[in-house]
Amino acid sequence: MPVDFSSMQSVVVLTGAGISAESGLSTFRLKDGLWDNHAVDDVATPEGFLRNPALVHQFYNARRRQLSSVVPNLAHATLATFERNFTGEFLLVTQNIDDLHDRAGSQNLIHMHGELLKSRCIACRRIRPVAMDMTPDSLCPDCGQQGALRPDVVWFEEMPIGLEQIYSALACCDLFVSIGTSGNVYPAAGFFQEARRAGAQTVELNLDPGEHASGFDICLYGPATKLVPDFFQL
Ligand code: BJW
Repeated sequence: MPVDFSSMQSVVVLTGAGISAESGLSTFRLKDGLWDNHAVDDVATPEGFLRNPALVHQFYNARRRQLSSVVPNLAHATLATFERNFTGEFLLVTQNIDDLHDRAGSQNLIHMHGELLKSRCIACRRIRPVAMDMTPDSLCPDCGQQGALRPDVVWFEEMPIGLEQIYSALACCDLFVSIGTSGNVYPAAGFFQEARRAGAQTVELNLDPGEHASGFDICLYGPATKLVPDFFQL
């Protein structure tokens, strides 16, 4: 084990699409990734949704349906077990919109890019659980507006969720671990620098070196289902 958890009071973990890859969910930027058949501007921006809501709903409906055929893997389970047994503060920040960390049992969890299983009404702003497909004809169950429901996810140019809590935790953590993210998307890609400024040790666990690999204190490469259980041993 490269770190000694017994001397730590606060651990922050950031996860990305790579942690869910071995559960069968595609990442974004690798070959055969989610964006191979879609332009990012079409499916991950507010302008894309205004231009073609049917296409955007189709993209997220397909991903929402896929959730029922996948289960959390050993990496998700390990983080939940670690959180239960660690005596200090633990915050898990995920960029993923899937529900695999929730199903694995993680508690102090922030979905900073939103959740596939929630809808948001752009008319009345109400956020609700959603398990069904949405279309441009869907009616908001709260205000009755047609065409105003969208996935409660964070697209480019939109404000990520929970930043205040995340930056507070980064400002006083002893260890920051980034798992399965390419480091292409801000502000998540800059979290390791915030943690560093606070004097934390920084670790990258990834299949391949991410964009900021040279900035981490420790880098370990391999599949998450191997690296995460090896690393998070109390
Ligand atoms: C494995 C594995 C295995 C594979 N085991 N690993 C500078 C500062 C601040 C902002 C910006 C900036 N420059 C530009 C911006 C704006 C912009 C941005 O970052 N643009 C970039 C293109 C540069 N950011 C934004 O617009 C954000 N909002 C914002 O900045 O608001 C203003 C603000 C300013 C200042 C402070 C605070 C706020 C919003 C970004 C929203 C991103 N949304 C998406 C879509 C969400 C919905 C959906 O899921 O469809 O989020 S984009 C997409 O990328 C998704 C992901 O969460 C995110 C990150 O992707 P991730 O997880 O890293 O996936 P991949 O595919 O890239 O990488 C997978 C990794 O896994 C790889 O490394 C593999 O090796 C690895 N892997 N198998 C372990 N088995």
